[in-house]
Amino acid sequence: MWSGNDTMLDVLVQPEVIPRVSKFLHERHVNYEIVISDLQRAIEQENPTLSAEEMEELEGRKGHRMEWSSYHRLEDIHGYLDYLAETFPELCSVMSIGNSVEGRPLKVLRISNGKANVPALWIDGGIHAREWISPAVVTYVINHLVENSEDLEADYYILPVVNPDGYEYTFRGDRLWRKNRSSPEKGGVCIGVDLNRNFGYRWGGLGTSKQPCREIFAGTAPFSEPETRAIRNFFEASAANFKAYLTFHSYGQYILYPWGYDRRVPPDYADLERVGRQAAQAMKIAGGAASVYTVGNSATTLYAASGGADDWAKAILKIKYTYTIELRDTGKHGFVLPAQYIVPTAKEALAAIDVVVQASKL
Ligand code: 0X9
Ligand code: ZN
Repeated sequence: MWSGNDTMLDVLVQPEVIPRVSKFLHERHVNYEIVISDLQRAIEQENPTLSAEEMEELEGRKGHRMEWSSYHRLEDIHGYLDYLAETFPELCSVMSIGNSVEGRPLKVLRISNGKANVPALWIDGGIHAREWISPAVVTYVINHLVENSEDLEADYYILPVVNPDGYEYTFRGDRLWRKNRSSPEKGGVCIGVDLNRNFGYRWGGLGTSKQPCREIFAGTAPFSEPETRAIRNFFEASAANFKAYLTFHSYGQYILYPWGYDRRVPPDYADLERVGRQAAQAMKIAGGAASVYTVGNSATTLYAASGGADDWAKAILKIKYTYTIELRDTGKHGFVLPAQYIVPTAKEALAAIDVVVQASKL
């Protein structure tokens, strides 16, 4: 299952069983449509990578290998963050807040122009390995903030890849991997925990599984994973005045606010709804007809899922403007969004971030 709510469902089906599945649906009068007829071909066309020469030229000219016409490996993303911290030390600093299961650093970039009394914003991406558009957009946002640093009205703490092991695995193993790369428990075979079910608020509730083989396996305990623990420890140690927590996923084009654990809403949901709608409006102005985002609370708009980063940030950290933003698209390409959509998707994300910053200042 790729995505879905009460009225629709996107599912991946092996070619051999298409006749059986279509018969099954037909008999139950369920309408269906084949959206991607050859997923392997879509994967092959998704990411036109730069040649070795182009890479070298880029690195020589810019000092890093990041650009936004293709999806980049973790090494390029981390290299870009290090480059920024080295090149703009007054503006950017990079810190590793911990290590992943396989020992990769979790690099957070702090961007601040030193302006006093501004709110702090947390932005993350890449909790789910296969949602490639998320780290691509988050790094584009970084680039924009650095290039417009005089105008910054907040201090930004940005973790572009929460799940670096999973992200790398989507390049080397399985393009559609979602979870982290945690080892199975004794006697088990299945790898990985869904990091967005592993946070410590309402852990193990609706929309989670105790079975390690499921895509929504919540782990063996709240914060059982080093990736989620690193985020918790970072916030416990930080004195910054966080007013917003934005976590970028794909796909579906939703601006979701808590709660995700069930269909209730927080006491100040009217503020979240209002700012969410303003953000959606700004995204439409930035991107036009393709940039329509639906606003609502997670469990009602999408589905109930407990142990998410957003619910934890809202309930435990008490960060007011907490949103999960599901980026493009609405299902035509799903997770396998061609790289040419990175820039338009990032531009609309920037418009949303701007709205949240303005709200955070009040
Ligand atoms: O299921 C998720 O974790 C998110 N959707 S995704 O397709 N990117 O996997 C939605 C999370 C919304 N927030 C909560 N349910 N807490
Ligand atoms: Zn996701």
